[in-house]
Parts: sequence; C-alpha cells; structure tokens
Amino acid sequence: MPEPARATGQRSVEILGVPMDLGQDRRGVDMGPSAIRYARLKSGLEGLGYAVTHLGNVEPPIPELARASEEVRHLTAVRDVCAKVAERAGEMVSRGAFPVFLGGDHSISIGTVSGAAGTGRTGVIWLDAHADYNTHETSPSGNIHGMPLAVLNGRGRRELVDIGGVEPSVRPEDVVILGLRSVDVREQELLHRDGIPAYTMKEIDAYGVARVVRQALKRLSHLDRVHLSFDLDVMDPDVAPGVGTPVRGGLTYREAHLIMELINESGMVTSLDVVEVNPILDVQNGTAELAVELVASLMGRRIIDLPQ
Ligand SMILES: [Mn+2]
Repeated sequence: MPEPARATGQRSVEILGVPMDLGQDRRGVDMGPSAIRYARLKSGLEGLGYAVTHLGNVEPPIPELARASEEVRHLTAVRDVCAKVAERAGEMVSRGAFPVFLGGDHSISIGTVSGAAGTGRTGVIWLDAHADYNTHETSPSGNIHGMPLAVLNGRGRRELVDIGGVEPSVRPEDVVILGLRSVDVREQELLHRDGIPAYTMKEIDAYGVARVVRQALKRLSHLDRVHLSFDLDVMDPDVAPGVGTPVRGGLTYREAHLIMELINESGMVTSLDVVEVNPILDVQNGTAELAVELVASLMGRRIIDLPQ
C-alpha cells in the first residue's frame, strides 16, 4: 500500500461522480457532479499543481425505475451503488491517488468511507448541518441520506453496514462532526451512546472556528488517514442555497474557508466527498462554485504564498 496522498500538490487527484438521488426525497442532487465539474473543479486543482483524472460516474438507477416499496426507501439500489463505490474507492486509495467523490446525496459516503477504510484504519471529519446518525428504526423520514454516519459506525441495516468488508468501517474515537445544528431526538441518544464528538454551531460561535477546528483535528491526530465528508448544507443557506436540506445558522463564507485552510495546514486529510449540491434549488450554480472554491482551499490554495 503506497503512502496516503495528502493535499500538498504534486500528487494525483482522481474524481469520481456518484449522481445518487435515492437517499432522499428531492430531485436534483443527481445533477451535483455535473454542476461541480462545470464550476471548473479540474482546472482549479490543476492550478494548484495536481495531476487530475476524471473517472466518470458510478450510475445509480433513476428513482422511477428503482424499487421504492421497501421499508427503508430504495435500500437495495443504494446498497448496490455504495458497494460499487466502495470498490472504486479502495482502488483509488491503493493507487496512491487523492480521491474526490462528487455526490449525489450523502448516502454515497457509505460507499466512499467504507471503501477507503477497507485499505486501512481511516478517520472521518463529517462537515454537516446534520449528524446523519439515524437508523431505519429512529429515522423520521426513512431516507438513507440521514443514516450514513450511523451505518459507518456499525448501526442500521446489515446490507449497508457490511459494505466495504470492514465492520464497522470506522471507530467512534476516529470521528468528529463539525457544524452541527439539526439533530433528531433519538439520533442524539445514539450519538451519546456511541460517544461521537460533535462540534455544533454553538461551539463555533462561542469559541471561534479556529479553536474548534484545531481541537477537532487534535482528536484525530493519531490517524494516518482521514476522510473529509463535506455536506454543502453545513454552509449557511444565504451563501449556499443549492442544497436539499437547508438549515439556517450555518457557516459563513469566511468561516468555511478558514476551516478548509486549517485542515490543509494539518496535512491530515487523504480523501474527500462533496455532497448534497442541488442545482435545481441553486442560483446560477453559485453553490457548486462555492464548493469548488472551498475544495481549492482544502487542497492548498493560499491568498498569498509567503516565503518560508
Ligand atoms: Mn449530510
């Protein structure tokens, strides 16, 4: 297994789209990968020194053809797609590339994270307004995009938990949630029971984003690989209107850039999801453009290059 690729330039980045919209109710996130590519993700990364390869998409069935009459909506289809994504993720990591996965709704992370974790112990930063820690038993909606972090921690339907070959895919001490501001009651119970640390918007408001991010990263400093799962709904809807499940009171433009820059400086992140961009709800592709800008900060863009 090669050294994990870090966000330091001069490495290869591989981009895989997963236009999945089966994990939730609103159409449009299936166009997320196109919108993000159209916002010049590839040239942005090339400008930072990366060799960038498009790997195309893992295509889910359209909702009209997927079997919907399951207790957990579209369970079989989501499972099949995530299993394929996990396989691709494992290959990308094994090649020594830095994988970037474009969603699609957040259910794709069941595949991306479990696939990365199949190659070695992997931590997770879950940047999200929601905890995504429901199971089929606690979920008010039955939508899988509200479940992926619980699944990765071994909770929920077996068909999902066993994807990627390592069970559970992650350990509670290897996970942090950042930007949280909307949690269901039973979901909160599960988070407490499993001891998953969550840094909410309250902590960010009270202590400032830099302190919170540094503390979160310190919790993961024992790890060699960390996956960043970036749900655009962590942003305030004023700056990122094109998401399926907006919640007021999110990150500002500047806070988000600072988070990405601090994560870059840590050199810890080795793979990335960009999920929940919904062009139908967006304004002139602004949310996808914001996503690309933030990915550039994560991957090393600086306002100015200072001599060392
Ligand atoms: Mn999410």
